[in-house]
Amino acid sequence: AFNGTWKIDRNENYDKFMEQLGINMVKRKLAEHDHLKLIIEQNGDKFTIKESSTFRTKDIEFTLGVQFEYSMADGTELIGTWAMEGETLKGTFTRKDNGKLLITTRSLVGGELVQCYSYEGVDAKRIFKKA
Ligand code: MYR
Repeated sequence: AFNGTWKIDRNENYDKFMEQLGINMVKRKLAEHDHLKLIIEQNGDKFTIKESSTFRTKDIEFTLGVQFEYSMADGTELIGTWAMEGETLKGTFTRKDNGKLLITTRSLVGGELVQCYSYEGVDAKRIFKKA
């Protein structure tokens, strides 16, 4: 159900969230308009994601429940896992530099892909439309 090509449509509180992560204003302004596109392919427990934005293109592979590493567009490294909770994908990641938790979820709401983020008490959303 997550399969397909998803293009960013809008953000909610994303600037505050990035500020909490310690990302500077110039990068935050650029990241608000990063034209993020995710091509998601799920085969059973295995996911392949092709991420592309104004910052970079990146191929990501993970298996549900299996730990992997991911570096954010600003270079911050995370380690963690994705798991399925009902119809929602829940990601539990830890920042390698400070050990703090970043929680993210992906769910389908009214035909849109909604990705929620939470870090140190600040929540944000990025909402994608199917291309
Ligand atoms: C994936 O499934 O796409 C890979 C794992 C994603 C982990 C959570 C990503 C958090 C990104 C925060 C962006 C901060 C702004 C640079």
